[in-house]
Amino acid sequence: MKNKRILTMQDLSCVGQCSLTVALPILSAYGVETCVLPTAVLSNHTMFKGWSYLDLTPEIPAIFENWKNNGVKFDAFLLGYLGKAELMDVAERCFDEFSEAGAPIIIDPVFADNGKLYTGFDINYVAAMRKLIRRADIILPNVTEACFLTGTDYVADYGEEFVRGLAEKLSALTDGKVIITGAEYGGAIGEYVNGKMLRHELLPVKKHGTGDIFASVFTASYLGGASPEDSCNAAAQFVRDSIKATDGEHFYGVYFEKVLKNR
Ligand code: PXL
Repeated sequence: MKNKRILTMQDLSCVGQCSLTVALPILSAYGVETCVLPTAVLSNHTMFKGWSYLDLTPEIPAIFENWKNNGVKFDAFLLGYLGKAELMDVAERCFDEFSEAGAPIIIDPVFADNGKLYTGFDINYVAAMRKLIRRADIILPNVTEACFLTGTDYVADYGEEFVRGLAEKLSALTDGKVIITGAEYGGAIGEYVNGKMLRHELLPVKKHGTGDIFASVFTASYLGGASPEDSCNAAAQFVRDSIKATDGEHFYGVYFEKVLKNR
């Protein structure tokens, strides 16, 4: 059987266990041929106290030109942290030029959490993402991103009705499937998918990079034929195991490698 070939477009943070250094090993370990479009090279992710940033946007036309000349196409796309609003148009061009028929586009918006935009993002980025998600087959925003995308005020003490309302508003912005991740209330965490809430054990620690791990495992499971619900369950379990495998002193990510090795 032909192997699935995915393109994942996000930054390469050299240190930090996030974005490409997570997506590449996870998708590959699940048997998906994983191609990358690095949007920028950072010394480390932006939760550290400083970082270098080399924007690779100027290189992308040459990359596309050569893919075109070599007849490269992809069976799926996974987008994560892009970092710059102008990369949304680049992403659209990429879908137009390099999709095999029916290739699913999975977009994790990755620009905010805990009620706040990540460093370096602004409302223009949100507006560009709002436009890009029209092209998605599946979107994986967290609650904060869902609030920004729908122009809803974030409240910290939300519950199921709030999340359901966000999903309904998001459905007006995309024909794709809306999955809201990391919905944390009532002592549990989970996803809103296909009209219902999945609930999982909530661990008492928050760690960086877990959203990227969730999106990678979700995508690998989904491309392997699992339903969106089962893919969420698999991804949530993987994240939970990764957090549990992590030394408490480790500040910047989780030891997902241990979980990958043992699966
Ligand atoms: O994990 C999301 C992420 C990805 N890439 C970079 C980041 C972050 C989160 O802060 O800074 C560069």
